[in-house]
Amino acid sequence: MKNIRNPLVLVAGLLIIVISLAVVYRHFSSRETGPDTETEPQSVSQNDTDQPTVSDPIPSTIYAGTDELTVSEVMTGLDIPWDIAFTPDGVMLVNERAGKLTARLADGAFQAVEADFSDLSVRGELGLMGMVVDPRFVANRRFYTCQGDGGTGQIKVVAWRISDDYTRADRVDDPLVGGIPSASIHNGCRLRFGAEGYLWISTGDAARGASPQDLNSLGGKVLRVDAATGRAAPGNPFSGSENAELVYTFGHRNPQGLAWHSGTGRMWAVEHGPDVDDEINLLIRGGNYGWDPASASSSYYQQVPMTDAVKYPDAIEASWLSGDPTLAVSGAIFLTGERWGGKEGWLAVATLKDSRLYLFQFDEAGNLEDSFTVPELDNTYGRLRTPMVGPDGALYISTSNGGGNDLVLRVAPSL
Ligand SMILES: [Ca+2]
Repeated sequence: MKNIRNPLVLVAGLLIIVISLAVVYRHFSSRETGPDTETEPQSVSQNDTDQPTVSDPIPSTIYAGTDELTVSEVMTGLDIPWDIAFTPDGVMLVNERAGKLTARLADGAFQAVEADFSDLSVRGELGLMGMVVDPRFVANRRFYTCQGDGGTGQIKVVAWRISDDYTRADRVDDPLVGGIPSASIHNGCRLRFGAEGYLWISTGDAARGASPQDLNSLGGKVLRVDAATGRAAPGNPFSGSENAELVYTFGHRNPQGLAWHSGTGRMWAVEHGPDVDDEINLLIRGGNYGWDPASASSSYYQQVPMTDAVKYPDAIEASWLSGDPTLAVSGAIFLTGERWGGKEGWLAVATLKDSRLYLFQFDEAGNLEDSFTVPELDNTYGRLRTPMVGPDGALYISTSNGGGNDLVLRVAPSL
């Protein structure tokens, strides 16, 4: 036995050393794929629910496999770029929270887009936020923004038409959808198109305890509307008031991510928890997602579960929970395209406080199967806001550190 055992121990020891060296090499070589921005997330004043501190991730493994990622900077010098949208002709639109819009043309040149943001309300987490291009953009040149409205003190969705040369955008429906509660925190505001071309809008509770469970309030909801009119999309579950007719799901806290899975035709939402339990939710028509920060003693009481199954036995449980602490999850998108290989169909989620990109695999019923973080982006670029798949199949990701040092990164498997 001794003769056999010793060589086994020796081989095992050698294997451990080789694997360790490979891991160290991978770690440092991946860091070299993009320059360190020297950004300290802790120095950022923008909060998005939580103070930005680096925390341990949920139990997960790194992006293992043979498909290494290449990271490059495609835009620099931005200030809180909130959303990214691609037009069918390959133009990338990027907005900035303080009220700015830039087009990166198909040839790589940058074009400032003149647009009137004079009534924009910018405070705390509020400003120019979600943005999405109309599915019929070729015919109508329309795109949409979700933004703080200085006129009403609320949030509104505005429809715009952009000029053929991308130099100018004009409002064509203002508001397309208005009356969404706003505050300096918890404003939701992600816009994405889903099945049948309807526009989905995530809204935060705006620190108002009664909103998420009140179908007559547009706060703490995911709305589903006809983008041509701003009215309720056919098939929405509720009636009784104009607001209720817009609601698809309710009982949300601050969903900043919406991701449409084209294969199943289902929309997913990603939302910030309070001090624990960020959530990823598969949206079910008419579902209550269980957030209810109302109490007799306080107008906004957050010491309640993100999904209160005791109070609401029919509440829909999350497909994924961060546990303690939160990561401050923001934008999300399903990876599409063959270049992602075995990761095609996984959900990419950007995190602010945790400053990493997570990849989640869910089954069709919404059960979590696996998750990874991407080592190339682990605390390398600071807070990450929005991932978006470009026409080249690469993932484009905006950072959210402030101070005019933000980036749009391009992340692609090295082929
Ligand atoms: Ca919930």
